[in-house]
Amino acid sequence: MRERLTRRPGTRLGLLLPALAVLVGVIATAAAGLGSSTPTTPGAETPRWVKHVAGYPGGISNGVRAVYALSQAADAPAKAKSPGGGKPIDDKSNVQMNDDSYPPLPQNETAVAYSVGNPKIAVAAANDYVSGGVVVMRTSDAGKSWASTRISPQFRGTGDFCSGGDPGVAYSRKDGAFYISQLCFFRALPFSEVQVYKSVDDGQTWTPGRQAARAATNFDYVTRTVDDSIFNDKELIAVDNNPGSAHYGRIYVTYTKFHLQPSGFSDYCPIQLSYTDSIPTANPLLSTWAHTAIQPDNPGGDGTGSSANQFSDPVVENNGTLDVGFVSENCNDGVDPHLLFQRSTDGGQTFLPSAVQIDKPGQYADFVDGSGSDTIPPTNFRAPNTTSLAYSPTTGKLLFVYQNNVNRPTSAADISYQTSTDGGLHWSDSKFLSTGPSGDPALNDQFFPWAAADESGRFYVIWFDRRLDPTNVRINTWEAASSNDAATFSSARISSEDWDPNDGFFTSGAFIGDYNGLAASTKAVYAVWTDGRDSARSETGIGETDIFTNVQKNP
Ligand SMILES: [Ca+2]
Ligand SMILES: [Ca+2]
Repeated sequence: MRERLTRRPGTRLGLLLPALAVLVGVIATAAAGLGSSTPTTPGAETPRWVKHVAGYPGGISNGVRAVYALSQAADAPAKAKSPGGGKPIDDKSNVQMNDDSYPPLPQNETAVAYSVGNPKIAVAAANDYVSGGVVVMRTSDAGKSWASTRISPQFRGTGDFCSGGDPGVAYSRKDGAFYISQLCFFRALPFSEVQVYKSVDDGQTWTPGRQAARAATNFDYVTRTVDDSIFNDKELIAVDNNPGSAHYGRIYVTYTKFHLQPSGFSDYCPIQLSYTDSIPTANPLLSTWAHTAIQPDNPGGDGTGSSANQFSDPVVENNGTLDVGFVSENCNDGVDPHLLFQRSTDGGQTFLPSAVQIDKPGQYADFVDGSGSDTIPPTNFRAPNTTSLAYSPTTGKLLFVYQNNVNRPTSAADISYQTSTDGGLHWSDSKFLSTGPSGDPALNDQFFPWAAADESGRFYVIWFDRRLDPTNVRINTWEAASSNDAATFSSARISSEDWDPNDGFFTSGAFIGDYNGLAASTKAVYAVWTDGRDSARSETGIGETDIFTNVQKNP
C-alpha cells in the first residue's frame, strides 16, 4: 500500500530531485576537485579501481561496477513519462519492505538480521539509488510491516558524501544494538573504506555518516595520504552473541582487499578481517579495529590462486569460533575455481595455515560467459557465485550453499549444498538443493542462494529461480527448509509474483544486486529479496526494483 501512496502525482518531482542530486553531486564533486582540505593524493589521475572496472570483466563486485556504469550513463538519464500505478500486491503474504521516490528507483542487494532478544524485531538494509547509500528497513511485528530510513556514507577525510552500498547487517546481544556495514568510495577519487553504523533503538536512528566506524580504509588519517593501490570491497558483518565465549560481543567484518597496479590490473585480492570489541554509541568513529589477513598477500602475482578471493561470509559458532565461507575468484575476471573455508579459534587473530577447499573434483563447476563476466544468458545482469554459510547452534553442523554449473548442459545453473560436521575441516559430497518433484535439478537458472539456521537447528535456504519461465528470464524466489539437520530439504516458491530483470535497473537491466538475505528464528523467518514486480519502467522509463519479504509462520 505504501507503494501506491508514493506514486501520488503531487509528490513525484520533489522526491526525484534528491536522488538525482546525489548522483550529480558525486560527479560534480569530482569535476570541481576538492577544496583546501584536499588530502595528499597521487594526482588527479583516474583512480585505479575505475581503471580496473573499466578494463576487466570481473574482480571488484557488481554494486561498485553499477555506480561506475551509472556515472558513465549520467549524460543521458531516462526520461520520466506519465505517472501510473503499479500492479497491486494481491497476495498479502508478500510485503514490500522499502519506501521509494517518484519516479521509483532501484533498491537491491539486501541483508537482514533480527534481535535475538525479540526476534519479531528485525532490520534489513539494501543498496538504495534514492540516497546513494543504503535504505534501512525495520519491523517490530515479525515482518508484516516495515518502515524505512536511509544511511548516506561520508568520507571523513574530506567530509564529502561517498557512494555506499554492499550492505551487511548483524545484531549484538551484548550491545543490544543492530550494526550495518557498507562501502564508501568515489567515482573519481581513490578513497575506499568499509564503514559500520550502530543503532540502539531497534533501527530507528543510526550513526550519522560523518561518525561511521571505519573497519577498513586506504586513507592514513595521520599523514592524510591515500593508498590508491587498495580498494576495499564486499564486506559482511557478524557478532559473537555467545555469553560463554571468550570473545562475547566481538564484532567481525570480513571483506576483500583488492591490490591494484597502476593499470588497474589486480595482482592479488585476498579476504581480510577487521574486528573490534567496542563501538561507542555516541561516536562510533572512536572505535579501534584489529586487522588480520585471512588469506595472504601476493605482490606481483597474476591475480589467481590462494590470494584471489571474493565474497566472504562470516559466522560465529557457540564456542566463539569464527568461520568464514568464501569463493576463490580471480581478481580480474568472473572465474570462481573453488569454494573455500577458513576458521579462527582465537577471536580472529589467526586462521588455518591454508584455506579448506569445500568443493570436490567433478562436483562443482563455475560458469562465465564469453566475455569473462558473470552474466547468465539470455539476461544482462551479472549473477556471480555469491555463496552463503550457515551454522546449526544445536548440532554444530555447517551448511554451505552455492550456485553450481556442473550440470549446466541439462539444468543450467543450480543451487547445491555441502555440509560439515567437524567445524569445516571436511565436507560432504555436493547435493542439488534446487530440485523438482522428481528430485532432479530444476531446469533453467537458479542463483543467489542464502542460508540460515534458527535456534532449533532448522535450516532454511532461499534463492532466485527461473524454472517457471520457459524463456528463462522471469524470476521467482524459492525457499527450502530442513528439520533433520540438512539431511533432506523440502522446497517451494515463496514469491507470489515473478518479475522481469530487464526492467530492474534504469535502462539497462544490468544489475539486480549480487545477493539476497535470510535470517531465521523459531519465532520469525525473514527471507528478503530484490523484486521488480512493481517496476514502473513502462510509465517512467526507469527500470527499478524493491525489497520484498514473505510473512511466514514457523511450522
Ligand atoms: Ca524501488
Ligand atoms: Ca537449474
